[in-house]
Amino acid sequence: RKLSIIGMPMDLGQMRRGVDMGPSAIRYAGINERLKPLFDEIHDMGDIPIGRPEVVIDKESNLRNLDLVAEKSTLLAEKVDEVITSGSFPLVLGGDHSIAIGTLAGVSKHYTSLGVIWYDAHGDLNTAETSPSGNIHGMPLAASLGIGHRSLTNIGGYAPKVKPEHVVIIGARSLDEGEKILIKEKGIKVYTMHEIDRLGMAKVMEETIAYLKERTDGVHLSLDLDGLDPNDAPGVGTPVMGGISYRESHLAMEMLEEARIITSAEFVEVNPILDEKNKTARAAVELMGSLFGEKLL
Ligand code: DIR
Ligand code: MN
Ligand code: MN
Ligand code: MN
Repeated sequence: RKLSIIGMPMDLGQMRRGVDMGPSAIRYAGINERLKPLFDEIHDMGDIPIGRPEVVIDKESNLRNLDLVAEKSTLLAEKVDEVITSGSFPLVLGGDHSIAIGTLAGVSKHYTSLGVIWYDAHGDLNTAETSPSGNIHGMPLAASLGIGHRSLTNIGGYAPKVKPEHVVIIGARSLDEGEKILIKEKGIKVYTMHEIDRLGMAKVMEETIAYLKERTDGVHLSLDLDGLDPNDAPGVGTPVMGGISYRESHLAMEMLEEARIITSAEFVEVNPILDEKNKTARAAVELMGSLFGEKLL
């Protein structure tokens, strides 16, 4: 088994600086050393060049950095595509969650029905019309479903990347009105914190795995560190109280590993500037350990 790490130091999808340092923080937390025993080969492909572009609000849609996000997403999609074609597992390090638009554009063409696990406090199902913020990091799941601005839905020249019935959201506790409507309209499967508390993470993951196994031929894990409780992952731009614990998250990763369903992954929204001693990047690396088969005994 081969792993390819791709850094995507993009902070253009939201307003807080520092999330562009996410890939560095995760590397500093020891990703290579930690995952080395779990793979035959690891290639760190470095970072996608983002530069320091100036903030531009799109006049017609009001979306912040629309053209830049689209341009950089295309670069990421090409890199991810290349990695999969070479027979390696793509692991993308964010960057804010808008990077998922590019990741999924690169992944999806390799599957006939790609599944997605969206591990997040938020739904990321906004569009320019429903967004309270104009921030594209609140839109990548909608964009991947083919909903929203054409510049975001059509990366790689095709849409949609994912079907709503192939998506499972886990950890939701902050949804905007337009997102709630979309979830109902499209029948997207969501495990909010209520279900996680009520059923327990083991049952949530059993159901998620059975659901996706039945209808997909590959599953992308898009893990927003703000899905975790801010006590366990304080270094994120939009923390929401009452999240998934560190332990529950490990269990989730271990169950995904046992089920062998994950075919690509990204860990996003790590912001070392807002963090406490790189705790969030360290949590990310530890979760990757579980996801890729680390065992205590
Ligand atoms: C909010 C925040 N729903 C928005 N979204 C975040 O701006 O659309 N997603 N933080 O992870
Ligand atoms: Mn290909
Ligand atoms: Mn998110
Ligand atoms: Mn989030």
